[in-house]
Amino acid sequence: MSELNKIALKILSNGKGILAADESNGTMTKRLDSVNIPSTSENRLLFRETLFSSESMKDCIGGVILYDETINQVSSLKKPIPDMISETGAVPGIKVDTGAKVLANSPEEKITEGLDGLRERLKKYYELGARFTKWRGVFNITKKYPSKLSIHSNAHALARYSNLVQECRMVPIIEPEVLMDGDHSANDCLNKTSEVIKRCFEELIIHQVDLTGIILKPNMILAGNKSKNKISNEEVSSKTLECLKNSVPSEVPGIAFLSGGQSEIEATENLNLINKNNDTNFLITYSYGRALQQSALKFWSENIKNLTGTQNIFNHRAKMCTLAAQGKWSKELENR
Ligand code: 5MM
Repeated sequence: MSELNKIALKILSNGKGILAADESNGTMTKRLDSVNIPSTSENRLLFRETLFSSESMKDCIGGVILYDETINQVSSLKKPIPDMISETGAVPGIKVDTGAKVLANSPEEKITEGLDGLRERLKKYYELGARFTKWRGVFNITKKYPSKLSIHSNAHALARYSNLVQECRMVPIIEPEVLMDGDHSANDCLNKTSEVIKRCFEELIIHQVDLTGIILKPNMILAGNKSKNKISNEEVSSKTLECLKNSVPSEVPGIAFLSGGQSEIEATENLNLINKNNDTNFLITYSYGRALQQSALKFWSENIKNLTGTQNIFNHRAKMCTLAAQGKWSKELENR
């Protein structure tokens, strides 16, 4: 087993999942504004440090994706944040893209940037303790989009990123996110997501990326959030598994879904059914941002001094997601 494959399995095995705490300062400011908390560097650290010192880190969280600001911060007990995460048994990771920018010649679409100077940044993150990384490409579904141009250029960037990351002995998370915004059907989502993922793997193979040392972070297959034809959780599970089976090579060790704007319960219930019905060899788990943090953030904003209460809420969510990653979640356990 290669060193990279071992890292991927450590992050994803035994129902463990990933805490995506890599909101850039812009996104974190939106999240904090929505609960009326000033977005200072101290507040961003306090909320995140509260999660990273929660009891569920040990049993549920296999990896934490950090943002550049956080990986360079020191906790209130004067411990570097990556060390604090490693001590719980979780692997520290880092978002290394520099964001999605307007795609030249298709201005309604985005291309993710960050390749310039990446090799040097990766070395610095490795020294700080990171052992995996994340890069997110975003795609919109409309009648015209995603265009071939956006699919090809984002897949190419994801493959170049992956090679640089593996060269630096870290596991790349490949996140092609087909957004749920719009009135498209679940079948449109299935077709477009399959096309995007297939194209990503074509590029990864051309670039000779070691597929046993990556993690794929895709969206689940859902109808658009403005669609009148929503599908059942069972259908989400079967269409999502169909997508993985038709587009992901079998060497890939695991899939960690993003929540993409689903509620905490929806994201948990869908993950649970996907695992119950999992007839693939992939480990299937979560890499959630909002679906792990939303309730904890709301509680914290209303009870700013109650860090234990905030941790209790996060612990419950992490435990429910970890049960779902093993197909063992139920409504009764959720409400107990
Ligand atoms: C945590 O949110 C990340 C957003 O980063 P930006 O600030 O650069 O937009 C995002 O990439 C996240 O890791 C995934 O989308 C998963 O988060 P959700 O909330 O969709 O589970």
